[in-house]
Amino acid sequence: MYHYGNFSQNFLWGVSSSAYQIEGAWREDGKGLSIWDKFTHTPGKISEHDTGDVACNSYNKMEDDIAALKKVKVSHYRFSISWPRILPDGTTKYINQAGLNYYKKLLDSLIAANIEPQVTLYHWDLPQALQDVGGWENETIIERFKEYADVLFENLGPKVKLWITFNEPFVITVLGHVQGAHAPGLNDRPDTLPYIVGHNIIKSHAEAWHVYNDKYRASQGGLVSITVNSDWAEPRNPYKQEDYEAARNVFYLGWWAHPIFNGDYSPLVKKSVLDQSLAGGLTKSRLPEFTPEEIKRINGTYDYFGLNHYCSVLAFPVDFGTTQHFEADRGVVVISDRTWLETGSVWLRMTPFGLRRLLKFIKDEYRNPPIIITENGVSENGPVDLNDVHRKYYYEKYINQVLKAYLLDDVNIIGYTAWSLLDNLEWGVGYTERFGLFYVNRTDPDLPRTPKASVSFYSSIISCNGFPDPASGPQECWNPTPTIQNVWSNSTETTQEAQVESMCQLNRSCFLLTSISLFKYLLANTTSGYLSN
Ligand code: GBH
Repeated sequence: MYHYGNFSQNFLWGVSSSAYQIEGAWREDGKGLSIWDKFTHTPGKISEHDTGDVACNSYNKMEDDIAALKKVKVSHYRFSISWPRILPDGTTKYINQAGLNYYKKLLDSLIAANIEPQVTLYHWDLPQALQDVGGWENETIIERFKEYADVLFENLGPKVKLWITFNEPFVITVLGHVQGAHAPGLNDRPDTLPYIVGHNIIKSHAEAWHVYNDKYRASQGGLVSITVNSDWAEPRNPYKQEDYEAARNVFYLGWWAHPIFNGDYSPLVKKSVLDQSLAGGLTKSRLPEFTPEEIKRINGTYDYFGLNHYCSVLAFPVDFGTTQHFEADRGVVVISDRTWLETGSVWLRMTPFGLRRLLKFIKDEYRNPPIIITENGVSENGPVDLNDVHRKYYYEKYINQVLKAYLLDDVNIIGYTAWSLLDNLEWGVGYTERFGLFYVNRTDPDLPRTPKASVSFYSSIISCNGFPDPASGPQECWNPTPTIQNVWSNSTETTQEAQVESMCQLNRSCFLLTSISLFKYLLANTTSGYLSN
């Protein structure tokens, strides 16, 4: 059911982007190379050989991006900083002033447009020079990250009130260091590497938070936190207790949030990795331990809860025998329900109900922290159609669930950020999947940004600060532009739901493939023999 009402006063309404996905200018003004520069230039890694060399050229098109932001009428803009643009070899041996100047200018332009910046320190583009000495696997990275954070707080901090240390540690760890689908593309030690990498990321986050807390908080008065990504997991079979347990053991949130919000790895994560390690004949867990001092130092290093959320999944347990692998540790496989509406990304199906449940879960699990949704959005692929009715539908339904979490479940939700401002480099799938509120015409060298229909729709939600009750008469704030004519809406009688459903029918190409993650796992392991026992 639809719920009418408003969000809190001063609610943050934003859109999000990240450096490698939009900036381009990969070798301009002294920028060093990142692991994503190397990865996209490695044949076979990215769909259509796409790279971020030019991307949306946001490095040179700042005014266009600011104009786009003004059109959406956001109160905040989330972007990330390219570490090698500031520190070309990853260390403070040389600070690239041109890189700092670019971000200073961006911050000044945002502030002049009355848009509050929210800055991510690390959205996956590690300086290649640091990868060459082990990257996140080498614990000296903690000191490097701390120094990098210090440079940013010192130079940019006077203009920034909202910081995020890491975007999605789960994705860095699992896609980058288990599956190898993301840079640095490692998949040779799926038993140990994710836990070493994860351990160093959590410590790096905590050190950056402490630098801010000790040196800058008093004078700058900002907030520093981390953004974790989580799907909402439902039991595949609601009549099976073990499916409930599987849904609680997907490792999305607790791996990261438990050490930072509650202290130490969660008992569930500890037990899962220990049991599987022992089953494999090891004498101790492959999950590293925090010392009591470390537990204390990490616990509480947050000022709000940053959440990226896109969709729900159905979970069920799978016994992987004695296999020593991250997937076997959690012992869970996730699938989608075929009745959930499809989108332009095979992993993403529309499941608005899950966001409200996830928000309530975070409230209960982490003692009611203030929450900022730092990403939420939907894609399309195939032919360009500026009438993105599926995106309007997605934002309407998801944001309405956020409103319910706020008004009905008392969740302390203080901000919402749509992903993404522009159609941009969608990592491994290149430019084929488009999450933007603005279409970027890549055949025009000028890369013009054109608003899709969802822009005025999202903008209306922002202007109304929620969903005005139609019973109280027409509202000035509610002013989405009429739907652009398109293939699904030539009948005026078609409802929005029917339009979305028919689009999904058109896209429904592979319903036999109900389990992407299981499929991938089996595929990977028939060749390497993981399932042999
Ligand atoms: C976010 O990750 C990123 O922060 C952002 O940069 C990105 O553009 C955006 O989402 C849209 O994808 O292929 O079956 O292995 C979202 C979390 C987790 C979603 C990994 C895709 C891959 C599933 N992502 N998931 S699969």
